[in-house]
Amino acid sequence: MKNTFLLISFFLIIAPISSQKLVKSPEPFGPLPTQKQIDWHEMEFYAFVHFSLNTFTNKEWGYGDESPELFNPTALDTRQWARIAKEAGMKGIILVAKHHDGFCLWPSAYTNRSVKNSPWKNGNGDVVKELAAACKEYDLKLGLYLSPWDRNHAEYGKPEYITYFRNQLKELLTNYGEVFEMWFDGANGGDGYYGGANETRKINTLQYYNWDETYKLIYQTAPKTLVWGVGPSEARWIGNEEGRAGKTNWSLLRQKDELAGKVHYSEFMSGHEDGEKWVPGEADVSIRPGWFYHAVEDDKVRSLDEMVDIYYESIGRNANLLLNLPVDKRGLVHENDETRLKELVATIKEDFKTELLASSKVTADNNRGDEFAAKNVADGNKETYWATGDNVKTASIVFDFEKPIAINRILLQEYIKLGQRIKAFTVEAKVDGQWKTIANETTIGYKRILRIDRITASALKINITDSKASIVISNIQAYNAPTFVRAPEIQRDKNGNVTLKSEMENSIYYTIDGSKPSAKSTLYKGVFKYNKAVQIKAIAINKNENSSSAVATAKYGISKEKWKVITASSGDMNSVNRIIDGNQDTDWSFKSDSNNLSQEVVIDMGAILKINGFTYVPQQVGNNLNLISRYEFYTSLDNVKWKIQSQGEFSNIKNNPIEQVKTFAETKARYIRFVAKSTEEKGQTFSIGEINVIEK
Ligand code: FUL
Repeated sequence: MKNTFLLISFFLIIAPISSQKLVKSPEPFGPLPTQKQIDWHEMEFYAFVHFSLNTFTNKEWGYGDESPELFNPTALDTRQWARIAKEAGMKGIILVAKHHDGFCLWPSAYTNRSVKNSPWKNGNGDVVKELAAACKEYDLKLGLYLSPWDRNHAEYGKPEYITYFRNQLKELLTNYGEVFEMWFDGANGGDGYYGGANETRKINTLQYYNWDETYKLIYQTAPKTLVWGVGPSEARWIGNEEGRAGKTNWSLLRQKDELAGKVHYSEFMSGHEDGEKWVPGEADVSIRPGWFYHAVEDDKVRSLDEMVDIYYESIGRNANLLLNLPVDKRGLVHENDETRLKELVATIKEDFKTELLASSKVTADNNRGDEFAAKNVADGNKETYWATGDNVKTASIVFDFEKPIAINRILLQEYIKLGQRIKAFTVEAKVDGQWKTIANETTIGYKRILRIDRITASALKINITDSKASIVISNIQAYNAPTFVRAPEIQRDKNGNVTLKSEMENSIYYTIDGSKPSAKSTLYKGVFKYNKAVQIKAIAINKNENSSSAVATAKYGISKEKWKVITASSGDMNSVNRIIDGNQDTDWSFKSDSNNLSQEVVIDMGAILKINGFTYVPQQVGNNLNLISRYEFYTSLDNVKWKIQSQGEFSNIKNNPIEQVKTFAETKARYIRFVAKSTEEKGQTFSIGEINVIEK
């Protein structure tokens, strides 16, 4: 009897425990992240700061001949940058220590082209040092950008420049404490000052820098630094400067192919399912159109809608988000940018306020033992996970609720220490006793967040429908975010007809006097005509939800009703009006002939206007955008005597093909002439989406 009792006790108590212990953890699968990369994934969100001579010359790319004496911030305060980043929940700041024009924000021992020859602090300042101290104070990590391209350096293109570049790398990695990320931008080679040579220099980025050697040097000096960008990097560009990752996003890359020049950057958005190395994506984007501060962009800070989308399409798609906050001439992050960042953070906080799965009953149709049970995904511990048996590549996990609850966000995380495995999954919700598929998705990775239409369900089911190996998930959460009412879209055509658009059930209210719209403002009832200069502000209100959108603002000069394209050196004259139709999505192109590389259009604005700038919007859709890289812009009162107002390059247009804004001293003009001098792409076709003038 006693023996039997002991025997039963053994099976009841000891056996389950020992059998539990006997179940092995899943074997790692495929390329794995290093601890450095895991720590990096967990940072998720950090700031980028572009601040240099360009801030003072109003450029995006300096040519390399600008005087260091122009660098003269009046109230530089790196603690302000750090405070803003910290309050936004960011984990670090990456500073552009040297941009393409070669000016150094630290007093490098290897050049005179630095803060030491600027009036700021009488040449005794060091922005990198001040930021390192501010980061320390605010418990943020410091990252640095050192441009491999240097349009100032006389020896750029020769071996001597590589020694210079590496010396500067050593300075940055030894004198300022730990650097969490070293950023090597891909833009490299082209025309520049180059010590007075004023010429074009092209290099082979993959060979010139001998990246293997350069990386060795970095790792010897700073083993904790993660290297981003060109070379055998540990994190990759996401392939656009819009801050958006692919829905499918592998943290893997065929880096050998990439280093052999066989990978097009558009593949970076999704990585490579069969990549041989863990090279996760980092989505970089500026909170404004440009990377550097330009006063003309003070009212062009990205909208809250756009920022929220960026958050979900970067962090929510297995990428880190590197958000640029350009620092202005004072040396501060501008108030408008800070406000927008705060709005973004407040929205995201609200979205993820109350987690809904922790209190549910969690079951799965497979697990490899109790230690790897389904409930681990909802225990708030990132080191525990649900794992299926070896080779079990499809399985379902179900969350049962006591009573139906409303859900519109689902967050999932794989336990990436063991690799990125999941290739496809679906989500089902139980509504009135019936399962209903509400999402059909691909990869998960470190983090995937789904925004779905709100659904009231008594249970939720995640089906992993395809995986490279057994399933290993550490976290699944659900939320019911407040309804986000999107701001209305404002459009005005050539003739001044204004259209406001919003989602169906919303009412739109607007103002035309610059005041903030509310439910008491004019109700939009359909297209209206307003052809004078105007600032239109509009909101959408969702009556059912009793919630309102952010304010959409659009600023217009006098309408282009009287505008006419009078000549174009080539191209189809029948469709040329697309460049002045108020719609940047309709484009037109013209082409160089062998005799004349430059091409031009002349526009009659129909009346004399006071203008102080123009903008060029290139073609927006397609693979080959036929971007114009160099231009000239003239004005005339009579179409006979012309005066050149602006000329130069559309810097960075290739990576960021947005509206290019050029300003000049105010002038009266009736006619404008836009000359395309060269293109970014092969071939000699130039595209124009829209030409605008900036009126005083
Ligand atoms: C680009 C650069 O050319 C831009 O100026 C900016 O620094 C951006 C982050 O990367 O490729």
